[in-house]
Amino acid sequence: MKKIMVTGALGQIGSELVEKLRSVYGEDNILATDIRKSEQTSGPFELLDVTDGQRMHALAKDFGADTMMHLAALLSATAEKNPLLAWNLNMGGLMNALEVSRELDLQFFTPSSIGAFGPSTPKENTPQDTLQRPTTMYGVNKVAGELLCDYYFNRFGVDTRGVRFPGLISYVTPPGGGTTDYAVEIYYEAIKQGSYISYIQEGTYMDMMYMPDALQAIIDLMEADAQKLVHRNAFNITAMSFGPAEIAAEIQKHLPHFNMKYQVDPVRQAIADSWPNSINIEAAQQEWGFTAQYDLAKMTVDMLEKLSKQLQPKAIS
Ligand code: VAH
Repeated sequence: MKKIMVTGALGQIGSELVEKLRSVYGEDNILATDIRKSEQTSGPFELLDVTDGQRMHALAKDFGADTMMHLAALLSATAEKNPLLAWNLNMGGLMNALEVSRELDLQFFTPSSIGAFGPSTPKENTPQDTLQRPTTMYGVNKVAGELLCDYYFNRFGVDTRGVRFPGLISYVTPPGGGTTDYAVEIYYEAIKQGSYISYIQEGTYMDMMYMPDALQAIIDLMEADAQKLVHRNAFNITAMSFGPAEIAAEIQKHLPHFNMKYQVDPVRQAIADSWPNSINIEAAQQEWGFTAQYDLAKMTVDMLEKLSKQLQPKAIS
């Protein structure tokens, strides 16, 4: 029976992953943890600062965890604002989660990112195994994290697995501090304002994925036959690649009056420019059957439908 401990459970991925895991493995088999209190009442929840390794160990042991899904981290744009905090949290938290997994023999998942690539990485059809010289603190954290997770597999036999997530788009918990967040904000603003000012310039292509595909990928990878895994940390996965003009055009098919302008943020533009335009996902497809169900058109229909319900003024009862 899976008993899964999740860190960063109130974040963009964590909030939906916990719900998905509980629907698959049972509510009481998923321990959600985060540094702040949860508004949710249902299901096991504990406060945890992932830089506190002793408390992480105690919570995992008392819960009887057999799996650790470590999501707590600062994202790319926030990390550039406070690189030392990002190093301490992203690397300190990861080391604690790996050590607890080694001590308690837990299967281990943590996400990497396309942010693990840099300007010298091939930008088109980026290979699974290639040059990784990121120029952001977030990217340095992700490359170091990939190497640490492979080390814990090879040196200690911890069953570590990871994916390099593209930008993730969702409507449940807005992301915070990412570079790809424009692709989430644009849907909210299209419904609320009918317009959006993009901080990423036209023609800046980045890999993206709808959250349902991201959640399924985590479950599929963690349930994959270990004998079939040639790679572990971390697999390239993506569902689509687009720039601001492409997502705006897709929204306009449903909201014809929607318009978008550009006011480029040089910091996040520089981060985006250092990342690939589109990555190769053959390793994930061949080693554990990765597939994505949502393309830009299908995601846009679902995002607009869900956000229209979520953002419209609550009917006064
Ligand atoms: C970020 N959403 O923008 C994250 C992600 C590939 C992007 O890592 O920092």
